[in-house]
This record gives sequence, C-alpha cells and structure tokens, in this order.
Amino acid sequence: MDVRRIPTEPFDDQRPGTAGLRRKVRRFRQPHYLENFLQAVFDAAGDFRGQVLVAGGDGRFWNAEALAVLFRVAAGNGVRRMIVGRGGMLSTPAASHLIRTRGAAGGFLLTASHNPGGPDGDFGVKFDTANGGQAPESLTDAVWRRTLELREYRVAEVGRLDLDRPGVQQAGPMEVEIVDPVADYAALMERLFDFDRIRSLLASPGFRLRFDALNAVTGPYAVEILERRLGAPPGSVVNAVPLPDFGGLHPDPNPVDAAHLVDWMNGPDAGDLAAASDGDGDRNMIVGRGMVVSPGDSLAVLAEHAGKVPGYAAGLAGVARSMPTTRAVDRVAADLGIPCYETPTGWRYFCNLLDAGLIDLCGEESFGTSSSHAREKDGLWAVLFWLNLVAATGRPVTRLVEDHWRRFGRHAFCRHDWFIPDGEAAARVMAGLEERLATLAGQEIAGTRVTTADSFTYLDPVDGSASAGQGIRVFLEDGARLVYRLSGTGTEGATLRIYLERYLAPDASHAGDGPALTASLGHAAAELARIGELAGVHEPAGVI
Ligand code: VG1
Ligand code: CO
Repeated sequence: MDVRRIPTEPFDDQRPGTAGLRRKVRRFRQPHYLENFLQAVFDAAGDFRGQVLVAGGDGRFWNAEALAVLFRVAAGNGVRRMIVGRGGMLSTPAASHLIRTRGAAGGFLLTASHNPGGPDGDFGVKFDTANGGQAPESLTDAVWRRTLELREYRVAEVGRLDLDRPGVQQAGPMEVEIVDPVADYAALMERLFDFDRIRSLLASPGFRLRFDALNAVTGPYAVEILERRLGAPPGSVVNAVPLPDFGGLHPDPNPVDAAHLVDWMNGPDAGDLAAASDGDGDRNMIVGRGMVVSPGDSLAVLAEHAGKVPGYAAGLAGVARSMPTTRAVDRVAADLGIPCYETPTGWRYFCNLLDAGLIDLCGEESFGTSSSHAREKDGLWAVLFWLNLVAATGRPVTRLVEDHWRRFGRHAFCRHDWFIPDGEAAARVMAGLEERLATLAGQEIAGTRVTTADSFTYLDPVDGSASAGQGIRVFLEDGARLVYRLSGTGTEGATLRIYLERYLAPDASHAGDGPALTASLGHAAAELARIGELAGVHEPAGVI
C-alpha cells in the first residue's frame, strides 16, 4: 500500500497548551494544519509502526472529518490498528481506560473539552501516552519543536469506513476496530462503586437525581450506567444525545453555564443530587439541595470518606491537587496521615504520581476530579462517587459538605476570569506582579497582610523534572490566598485567571456562597495586579 509523503510548511502556532492543542475550527481547517500537528506527534512520541492506538472524539463539529485525517496519517505512519469508539466518539476517561486495558501505545482525543463548538467555535487534539495519561510536558515540548521544523507528513489512503459497525475493518494498510465506547468503562465503574447500594438509594421514595450531559459526549455513558444499570428513572439523564453543536448549550459544568441546574436545585422542586459534565466527559459539577459543591470541597469530601467506597476501601496512598485548587484536601490528608502533593494546573502533572502509586485521588478547581482508576479526570466517576457516599452515609450532599466544614473549616473559593484581548498586555500584568514579588510581603491588602508571595515551580518527585512559572501565589495572614495565572486553553486573546481562597475556621459562620465570600479579595487582587492600568480591562469576564 502506498505511503505518500506530502510536502508542507511549518505552522508557528502549534504549541500544545494546558491540555493538548486547541484552536478555532477555522484554523484547524486550513490545509495541512491538522496533518502537520499529528505528524509532529508521531515523530516526537516514538515509533508507532506496528502498534495499536486508541482514537475518539467528543462528537463536536468537525469530529468526523478530523478522524478521517487522523486515520490517513496513522496509516501513513505504519500504525497497525486504531481502536475507535462507535460513531467516532469516546469520552476522555473512557479513552484513557481503553488505552490501558488494550495495551495501546497511546491515543488521540479529538476534543476542545469545555470550549464552545461549531464552525466558529473551537476544536482540539489531546494526545495520551501508553499509560492512558496526557502527554507530559517533555513530550508536548518535543511535539512543539517538531511542528516548527516539519517539512512533510506521511499519509496512506484508508478507503471508506463504517464507524457505526462494531468489529474490525480493513483501512488500507491499517485495521480499524470499532468498539462500544461505554461497555469497558461501565464495567470499571461497577468494580469501583457499590452499585447495589446506589441502586437502593435511587429506588428510595422521593430520591431524585438529574444528570445533565449538556448534549456532549457523556449522554450515552450516563444513560447506560445511571438509568440502565442503576435504575434511575428514565429521564434522569437530560440533554443525553451528543450533538455537533451541543444543541446550543455550552458544555462547561459550572454554576454559570449550567445555571438551569443550579436554579432547579435552589427552587421549591429541588431534587437530591444534580450533576453535569463537559464536552469530553472529564469534568463534573455536583449540586446538592441549595448548594453547588465547590470542586476543592468535593475533592476534600471524597478523600475524607473514600474508605466507605469499595474501590478505595483499602485506604488512599496519598492525594494531590493542582496549585490553584483550595487547600481543603490538605487538611483531610493531614488528618489521615497521608501525603498531599501540589501540582501545576493540567492533568498531565498528576500522571507520574498516579503511575508511581503515590496518590489515589486528585483534583483541580476547574471541576475536575479523578483517581488511580484512570489517567484522566473523570466526570461520571465523580457523580458515582458522590452517589455512593450519599448511599453509604445516609447523608445528603449538602450535609456531607457542611459536616466537612464543621470538622475542618471551610475554604471558600471563587475564580475570576479576566479576558484581556491583547495577549501582550496580559503578559505585562503577570510580569509586573513577578517583578514586585519580593516587595509584597508585609503589604496590607483586603484588611489583612501579605505573608509571602512567590512564583510556583513544581518539582516532580518521580522524575525530578522542574516546571517553573506555573502561577503566582500570594499568601495572606488570615489564611486567605490569591493565585494568578494565564489560561492555556483559550483560542483568542488571553485570559488571566485569579483564584481567590478564604479560610473560615470550623466554628466560624460558613454561610454564603464562594463569590460573595471572596468578593473583597477579588477587588484587592485586581488592584494588586494593576489590571486596569496595565491592560485597560476593568471587570472580570467571568466569576465562577
Ligand atoms: C483549564 C483548567 C485546568 C484544566 C484544563 C483542561 O486550563 O483551568 O484545570 O486541566 O482547562 O480541562 P486553563 O489553562 O485554561 O486554566 V479540559 O476539561 O480541557 O480537558
Ligand atoms: Co474536558
């Protein structure tokens, strides 16, 4: 079978960000753009000739076209077999699991996650390595360097494929195996959680669950697991059909984009647990009656009660959180006598810790939580964990969180996203803070005082690598903390994320929501960074 070498020119904007390469669909559709990036991954990641790879996407606009390109480049690079979810779809955690169980050399996840879809929206490619985890920084840097020098890519024709027909099909020199995207993943969930107990909870009179798949990839997973296997009444999963435009919804599980769910849980007809996931199924939002569980609290509560869940009954080796995530889980870890690691933003930094068996649970403030069962974050897994905890303790979601606060204190949290159209201005804001770091200690701010301030460098305890410049931390005397970093998933301008955390002691009042409790910190943080002065922006675009 003929492998063709296609001459090309490098693109200068193919540096992977926090989670893969994310660009406007328009950009991805430029001739050679996707082929170049994929070839760079093939060149940098090692030799995949004769190997098996996993592939699937979140079903967004351009999923099928991108998959067709991937097949041609994979065939051109001598891949033996691609394992693909039916319809070309796989959730990110399900793909991670498949890579691991099938001994694949890696996988391509065609997704821009929570970014908007459609012809004017975003597309993306994440690459996972043989452990099912996101490519580490060393590899994404190597891919980027390769994109800058690439002069040709290799393709082979694969003919017509029927992505809806399970089984193996010949695709030119390669095989494509279409698998049920849900089966293996659902079986894994059955091993981790007490399905009998959850089934009784869901059958108990009056208990109401709503899972909103936001018309993204998790619909079929949630219907199979929550409705079919656990017996939640049909209709418990809403917006369950993945659509290329997500049916106009924004598949970002947070209180702003999924406000309808929060409104329901705050209203007179509230259910008992509501949840949502994102475009590719790796994020989760948990809502109890009258309360959105902040991701930092969620991680802490899961860690606190993990012993009650079959998959974690043997205890946790350790836990980890991304740096901007609240330090609630640190208190639980100290109480359990287990280590707690602080990593940079992005799931890839957890993977070494998971592989080395140093941690079993980890999470990020951006509605991402997962465990040693996968090497990606996992939205539906978190929902099942919460259901298992409610079933095992007999305590509603809200009570579990409030009890946690009474025991450990509350880390109130909010994130302000400042959209700064001019990327250079955003860089100036960060540089300005960096320059003044040494002078911040002692400065009065928001009615308290700065104790220390630094720029976060992560030292990976497993491979010894250092990742510098991962965000600026400002610690305050009353236990509060401000964190600044630039987003690495956007596709235009820059987004400066300011993470606000305030600690309320166990015996203090815990009333109020995160945004209200941290509002004054938010003002102080913006002033401290001189955002108005340096970037001409005066309000955050998002408060989450
Ligand atoms: C954001 C989140 C980060 C998350 C990343 C990918 O990155 O803050 O915590 O890991 O998205 O999530 P950034 O650089 O924009 O802050 V997803 O669901 O795309 O895979
Ligand atoms: Co995602």
